Amino acid sequence: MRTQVGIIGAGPAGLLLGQLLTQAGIANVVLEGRSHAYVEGRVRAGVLEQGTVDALAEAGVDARLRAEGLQHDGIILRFDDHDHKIDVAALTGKSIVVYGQQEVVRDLIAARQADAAPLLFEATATALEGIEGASPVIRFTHAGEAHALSCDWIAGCDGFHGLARASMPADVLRVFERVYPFSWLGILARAPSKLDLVSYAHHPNGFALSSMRSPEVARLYLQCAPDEAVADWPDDRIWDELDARLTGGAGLHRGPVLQKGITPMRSFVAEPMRHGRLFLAGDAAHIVPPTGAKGMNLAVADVRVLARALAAHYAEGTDALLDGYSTSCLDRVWKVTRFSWWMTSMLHNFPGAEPFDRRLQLAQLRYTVESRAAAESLAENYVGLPFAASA
Ligand code: RFL
Ligand code: PHB
Repeated sequence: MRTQVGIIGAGPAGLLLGQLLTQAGIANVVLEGRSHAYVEGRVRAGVLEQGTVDALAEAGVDARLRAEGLQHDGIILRFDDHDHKIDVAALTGKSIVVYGQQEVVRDLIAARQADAAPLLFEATATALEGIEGASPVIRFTHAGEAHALSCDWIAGCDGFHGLARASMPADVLRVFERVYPFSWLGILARAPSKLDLVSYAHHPNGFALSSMRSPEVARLYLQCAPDEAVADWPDDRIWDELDARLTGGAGLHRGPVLQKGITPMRSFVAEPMRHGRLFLAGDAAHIVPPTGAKGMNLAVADVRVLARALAAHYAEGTDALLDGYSTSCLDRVWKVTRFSWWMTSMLHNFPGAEPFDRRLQLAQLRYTVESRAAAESLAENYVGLPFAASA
């Protein structure tokens, strides 16, 4: 098998890259280790920046997003039992759209299948060869058989636990990491969200977040201890804690819990994002804690840059954008890493924090909602930092 760009991973990064390349007339193959049903069923992110919506529109996969996505003009910060709205639309002129990551993935897979572009499920990449040469190879297994895909370029869009980053030479790769002393318990519930906007709560019992997937389905999160398991959290305990942290006990609409999961919280950045003919994009290169709602948006931002750089290579024979890929992406990655760390630090309950630190957190929250400059800074980051003119 041979193609121009071999893409490992059918998450948002790999699928969007494939779509943008197909549109530019660049042959590509997407290899995904999991099954079609698994990939479409994975419940994850929900908040799309304006730039992400624009990128999906450019890729021609925004019809359902426009019809079903919930456009929001602000978010809520809750502390000391009061809700404070950050009016991001008034502060920035931009808004965000709440639309599930699995819906984005579904739309991208449908578009790919309509184009009959190659996408193999249950195809696991097992080794990358020759990434420093002109024609690298992805070895993979599919339906119990070993295969090889020769390419001009490899895009490692295979998430945090993937093979691509691990295939970069150890003396080239530098990693930067922060693990936070808490996790998030997330649920999807068939219950209308009581709160109209995405709401972030700082509470003595810990952080909580209320979001939604549709007018009938709520997506809710609670800070929990890193060693806790889903079994420690029966539904009633979850609802009681959500109520306490998000409404002061006034009562959310409760309903059947459709899905539960626990996610550890970390910041992670790998540098550089390119070695030879291998590019890393999305979670393969960086992880942010979900408090800033940035992971999927950052994956989309990387892929926008990579698709343009590959298009310039094939259409114009110029490699300046490919050569600048890592530097240009890392500039945004570190700004988003800072924002996600800052939101996480401001909103969570750090076990063992001293009273001085807790007072500082509350002062930071009050300053953020009372100062236009501070609110504007949060809003500018939340809706997505602008792209450089060349990107
Ligand atoms: P993905 O989605 O992990 O996709 C990688 C794919 O690669 C496949 N794979 C392989 N395939 C073939 N061969 C191999 N050897 C392979 N190894 C791995 C995997 O099966 C998988 O399908 O990475 P991608 O595309 O970079 O996308 C990143 C996003 O998924 C991630 O950043 C977001 O979900 C993060 N995130 C959020 N991001 C936001 O922008 N806004 C949010 O509101 C938001 N909330 C969240 C989140 C992530 C969460 N969890 C569960 C981590 C909330 C949560 C709870
Ligand atoms: C979500 O809707 O899943 C969501 C919203 C905001 C976040 C993280 C996740 O910060």
